[in-house]
Amino acid sequence: MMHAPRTLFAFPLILQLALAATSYATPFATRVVDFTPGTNGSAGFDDPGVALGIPSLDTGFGDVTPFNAPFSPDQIVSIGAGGELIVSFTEPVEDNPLNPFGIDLLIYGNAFFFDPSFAPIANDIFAEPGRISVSQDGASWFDITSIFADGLFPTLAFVDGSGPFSSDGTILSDFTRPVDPSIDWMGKAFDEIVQLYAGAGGGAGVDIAETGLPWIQFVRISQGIDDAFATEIDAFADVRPVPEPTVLLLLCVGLAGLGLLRRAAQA
Ligand SMILES: [Ca+2]
Ligand SMILES: [Ca+2]
Ligand SMILES: [Ca+2]
Repeated sequence: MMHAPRTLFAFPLILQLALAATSYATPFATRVVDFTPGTNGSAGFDDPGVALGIPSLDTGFGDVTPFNAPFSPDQIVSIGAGGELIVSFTEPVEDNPLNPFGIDLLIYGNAFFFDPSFAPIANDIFAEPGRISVSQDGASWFDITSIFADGLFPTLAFVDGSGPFSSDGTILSDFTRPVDPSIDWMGKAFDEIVQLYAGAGGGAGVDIAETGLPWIQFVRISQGIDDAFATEIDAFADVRPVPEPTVLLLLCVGLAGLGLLRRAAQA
């Protein structure tokens, strides 16, 4: 018992290390700043609040997978010609060099892989490209030119679902982790797609570095006035950096130290 105070003393540093690696506000967009539906959005899909929070998990006909996209008005909002949706995050979305593949922001839509023969094999993608812009203050906007919303990559809600239209997924994908943009999805079956996603949940991966901004807090999805299709948006997520090996090592050393101190205290 005499050593107990040392054990307690050891807590703050270890807790700080653990918290440094895990404490964040919600990674998903938290506020609708503006919404203009546009002229040819899907009728009834006009509640911008459904773009906040976590991506959709279930379509009512099975778990959300790259072959089974969300399509309910309480899950996705539609942006038609001349329309726009602006949301903001509680905390800045940083251009962090530790973010996987350089991707800092994920935008989830309702694009999906399809296959006329319904094998299903990812032989094509149904995409409705939405223009992406980002901003620090909601006033000055910077266009993302390298990628569009509501295309690659379709959402995968669970990492352990048994099939493209099954309802048995139990382990959520990591919606703050991007899919490797270099994966070759064409011609792949569901199981292969799940493997290629490697635990990520899909989404359009935005590297804000192309804007020159170190961080952003507002995202705008918009359609040109002449666009003949509508973009659907399900959710937005801030990518979480992968800790450097040295940080992980420090955490392990700290936790091992805690174990030794506990043993010493019990001795
Ligand atoms: Ca980046
Ligand atoms: Ca769509
Ligand atoms: Ca949603």
